[in-house]
Amino acid sequence: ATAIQRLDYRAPTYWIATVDLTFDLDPAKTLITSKMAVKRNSAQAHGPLVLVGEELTLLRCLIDGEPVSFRQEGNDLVIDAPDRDFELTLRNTCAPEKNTALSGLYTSGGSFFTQCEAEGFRRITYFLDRPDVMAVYTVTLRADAAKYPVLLSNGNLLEQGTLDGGKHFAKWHDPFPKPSYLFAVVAGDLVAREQRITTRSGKDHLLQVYVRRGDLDKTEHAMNSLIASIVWDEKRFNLPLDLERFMVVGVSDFNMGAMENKGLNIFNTSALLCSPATATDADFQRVEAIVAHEYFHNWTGNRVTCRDWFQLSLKEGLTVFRDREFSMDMAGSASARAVQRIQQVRNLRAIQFPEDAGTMAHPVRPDSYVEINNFYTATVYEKGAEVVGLYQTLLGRDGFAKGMALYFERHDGQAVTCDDFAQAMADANPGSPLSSRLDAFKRWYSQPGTPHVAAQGEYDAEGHTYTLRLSQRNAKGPLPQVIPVRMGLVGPEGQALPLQLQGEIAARGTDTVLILEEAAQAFTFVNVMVPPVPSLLRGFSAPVLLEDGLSDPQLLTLLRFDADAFNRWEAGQRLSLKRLLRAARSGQPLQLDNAYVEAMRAVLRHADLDPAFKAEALKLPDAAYIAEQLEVVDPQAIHAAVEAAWDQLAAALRDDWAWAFDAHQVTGGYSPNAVDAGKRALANLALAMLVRGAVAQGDPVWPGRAYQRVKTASNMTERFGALAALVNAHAELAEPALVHFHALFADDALVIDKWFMLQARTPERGGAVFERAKKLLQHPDFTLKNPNRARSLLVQLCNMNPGAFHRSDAAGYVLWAEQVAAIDAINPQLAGRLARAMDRWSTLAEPYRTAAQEALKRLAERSTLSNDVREIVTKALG
Ligand code: B3K
Ligand code: ZN
Repeated sequence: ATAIQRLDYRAPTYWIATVDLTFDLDPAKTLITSKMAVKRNSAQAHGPLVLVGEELTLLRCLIDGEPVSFRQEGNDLVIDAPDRDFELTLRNTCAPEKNTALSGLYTSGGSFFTQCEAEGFRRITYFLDRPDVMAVYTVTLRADAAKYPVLLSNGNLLEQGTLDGGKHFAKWHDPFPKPSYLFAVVAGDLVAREQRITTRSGKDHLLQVYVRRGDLDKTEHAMNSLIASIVWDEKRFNLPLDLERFMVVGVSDFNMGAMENKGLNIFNTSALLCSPATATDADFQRVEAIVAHEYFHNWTGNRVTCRDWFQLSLKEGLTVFRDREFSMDMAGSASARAVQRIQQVRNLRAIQFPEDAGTMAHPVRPDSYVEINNFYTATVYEKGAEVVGLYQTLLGRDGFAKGMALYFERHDGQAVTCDDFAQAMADANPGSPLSSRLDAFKRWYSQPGTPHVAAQGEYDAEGHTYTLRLSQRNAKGPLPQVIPVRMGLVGPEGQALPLQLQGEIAARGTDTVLILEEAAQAFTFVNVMVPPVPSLLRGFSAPVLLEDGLSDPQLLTLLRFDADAFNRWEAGQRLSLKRLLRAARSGQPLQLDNAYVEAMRAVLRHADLDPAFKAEALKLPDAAYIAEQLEVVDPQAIHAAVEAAWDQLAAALRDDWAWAFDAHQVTGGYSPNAVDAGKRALANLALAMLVRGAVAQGDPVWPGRAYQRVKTASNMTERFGALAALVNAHAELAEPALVHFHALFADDALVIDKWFMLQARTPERGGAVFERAKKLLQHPDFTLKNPNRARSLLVQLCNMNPGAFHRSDAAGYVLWAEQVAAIDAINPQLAGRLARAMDRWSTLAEPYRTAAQEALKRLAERSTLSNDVREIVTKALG
């Protein structure tokens, strides 16, 4: 397969204005009839009409009702088309029940579902399957009435009725022109939670959440999240719901979280269903965020879509930014917002930073791809969202909102590019810090790599000045980027110092944004009466790696006093990181010092900090982020350092953990609100520490209490927290607790996924975790065919558990190669995800490095790999 290049984009030779589809749904062989109004694009030279189709059987091809000459070349259907507008009629079949790739039309649990983004529509019928071809769809579904009582497609229901032979039909019309990737069909035995709402503009809408019978009681949170999203988007961005009916559907077999099909969002049940008994606080949070994300796509993605797939971040980065803003507003307090930001950054550092430094590194707007499904990445999504956040930092909230308004005014109904978005932001804000440096700013879209920012401060006690020198470099991009550095200066007693830059007539307050845009720049502050500690990159104002060389005492000052909660957390992380890196580099056992331990105790016992913040501040940095700081990575050395740090924190703060556990019990009914969830997060961390400490001491009390909690907890957050405490500490009671938990939830696939996930992600001890995970591959509940289940075990083990995966006997890599190949034969997109476990192999220490390379080579030698896996292993091997 050859790579597609961004610069090769050409508008199509033909457009499709309307398409009328009829489905005769049958799991073995579905018949599809398509009638299209095809229009010549007069801007292009006349030539044949080339449609694309995959795994289809073509039965008929007519132009204006007459047979026409055509040929099939690979996946292309090449039709000798006239140099005018015409009607094209096609008839073809596909085989939904054989479609294990879960792209196109497939069956799951006896119902039909579609997934068309990015290129699934071509697995339904021949089409101009590209996002710049936007058509108006009318869809008729015909199926057995008893087996498939519910028949859904995009838009509004025009008519429905019965047919002969026990069949029925439904006809849908979507008035909004859309690209084929937003097309959807659902047919099956489903039930819906319904809610009628009237929006601010006075319009009535019907909201529906469709799930399998028996799951209705798990849809309340999704419905509430949908309503909250609708209200929020109207209020914050003036973007109303534009359809009378908005439907959301859950499916158990799904390749990702959810899909924003126009008016008919389809969700992985893991991103939709929750109840207090079966879902954790984190699950509730995730459902809220994903429901919002898909809903927000209705404007950012659907009303304004992407011209080509290189522009994917245009919709994804922007929509992640929007769902983050929504989640922060929903969380409420300033502290809860900071906790959200902390979690975003933790995730960015653990996943996107390694991606940006590894063999799959690509710009937010990639320049080429072999398989587009490989580019639904943390870079396109999370770094893309960070880049959108940069606009808001540079323009302010109001300036950003103006830019959004202009973007929709200009581009509603169009398929556009990242440049169009940037231009709207700049044009809506003339004279802003963005408009004067737009070209340089856009390097965020074109250069891969995480910029490293170095900072150095110099205090002049006599002149009362403080000079801050900032410099940037990016190993993967030669040009300096526009980096907004939000900052403040903190005095030795914790005072927030006024910030007056040399040459400015007044102080900017105690918090400001400096713009670093050259390779090196100096900023001098005047009237600085005491030696300050710089608090840089507040709120993580840009996705960079900051090296400010702060000493422990300086970091301790920030941890105690910084007015910016994010940087308070960051100071604690930096103190931990320094110690972990020292141990990982030297290979010497880690020994935590008193100053560090006391600082952590002070956080835990602090009178004013919120429990959710404390839980985040006390967690150690992720192994993946630690690894990114090292030139040569010994995963076992990192693992040993992290485990030793946890052991010592468990022992040294034992009484404090016991206090924290008791003091943060939530009484009364379960609610996923941020305050209660924060208490449960801290209590769960405390319990994990107490069980860990007790297991080390051979003390049965805390493991016993945790075991009791697994049996009697009234919500999943506490039950799973207790189970995790036992399993992660390798307690003897872990085994019976796992058995008990499995028996309790044997019928609930999403909970059983958690059960697998926990065991695959347990911190390794002596190889036992790997062995257990390997055994779980044979468990009767395990299957590679269900993506959630396969991910729960294999992605957790290979991509998320470096201590268990990287073994000196290479058994982890052998298992990885086998499983990637096995999944690839079933579902290439899923295999592609697992294949990414080796992204950073070349930085590994020996013997891991050579063994990893060999596993990659063995996999690459296979002749049957999909484009998805082939692209990833080829790039890995360089
Ligand atoms: N747009 C979809 C992702 C489709 C992935 C296709 N491989 C979900 C989302 O970002 O909302
Ligand atoms: Zn999205």
